[in-house]
Amino acid sequence: MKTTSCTLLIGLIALTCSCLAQDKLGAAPVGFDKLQTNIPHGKIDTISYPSTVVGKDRKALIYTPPGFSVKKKYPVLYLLHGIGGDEKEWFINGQPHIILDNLYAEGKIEPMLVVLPNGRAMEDDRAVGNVFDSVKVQAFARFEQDLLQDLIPFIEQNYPAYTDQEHRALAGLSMGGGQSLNFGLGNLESFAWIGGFSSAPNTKMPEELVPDAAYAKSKLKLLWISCGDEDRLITFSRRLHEHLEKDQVPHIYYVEPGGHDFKVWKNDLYWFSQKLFK
Ligand code: FER
Repeated sequence: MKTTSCTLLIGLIALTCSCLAQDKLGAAPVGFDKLQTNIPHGKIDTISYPSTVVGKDRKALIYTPPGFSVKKKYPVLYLLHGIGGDEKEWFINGQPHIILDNLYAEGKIEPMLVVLPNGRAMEDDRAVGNVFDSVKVQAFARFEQDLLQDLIPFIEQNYPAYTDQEHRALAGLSMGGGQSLNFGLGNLESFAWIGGFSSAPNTKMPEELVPDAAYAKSKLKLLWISCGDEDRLITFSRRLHEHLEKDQVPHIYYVEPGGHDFKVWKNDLYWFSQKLFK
């Protein structure tokens, strides 16, 4: 009798803890995205890499963390923009360098490089004219080759980056969320940490994304799917979540208050980054 109630109690505690782990996600604390002058800061640079896929040099931004040293080795997060953006979209609207600097100051994230590419792999990759034009939308799919064949090798040859799957993360917002799920789940030999924030209609069907649950389970360290509850694109996140649940592939499905905007995506980065490379 005593053993039974004890087991019951431990079970209850375990249940409460696993729920709390999810519940801990919420609004990031006030000030998470405010510049603090009294802490060490990372650095943002613009880089240019030769793209064999597009046939020209292409731009990206890279954030190196506070205390960055070429004598160390770092994991890399590739962080992708949305349909109306380019390599500067996250930097201008999301200020990931400030969010990450603040998290470092609190010891809450692992030191990592963050690469902000231009995910529209075409000759003129600016977000001008009709950004929904089919040629431009196709260029978001084409970026898979540019990322794998050109950008990642360039980063790994020119920065002190780890070069194995377990040290590569891929995440993005909206079109970039769809890209992250498509390219990440489609190339599990290359990425272990995958995040789709408010993923767009470019997100492939769940059956195509995760045809082999056991294989996905064996390769994934983190699969993160988040969306604002007022975002009409939530259907693409929800259908993947439901498929993963059915096939028992561990993942985080985080529905938060909000729409299709940077308030949601900054909050996502705040939580997602804390789970990486640990
Ligand atoms: C669409 C609706 C939204 C679509 C793309 C988006 C390609 C992307 C939005 C974003 O990146 O913010 O029908 O089709």
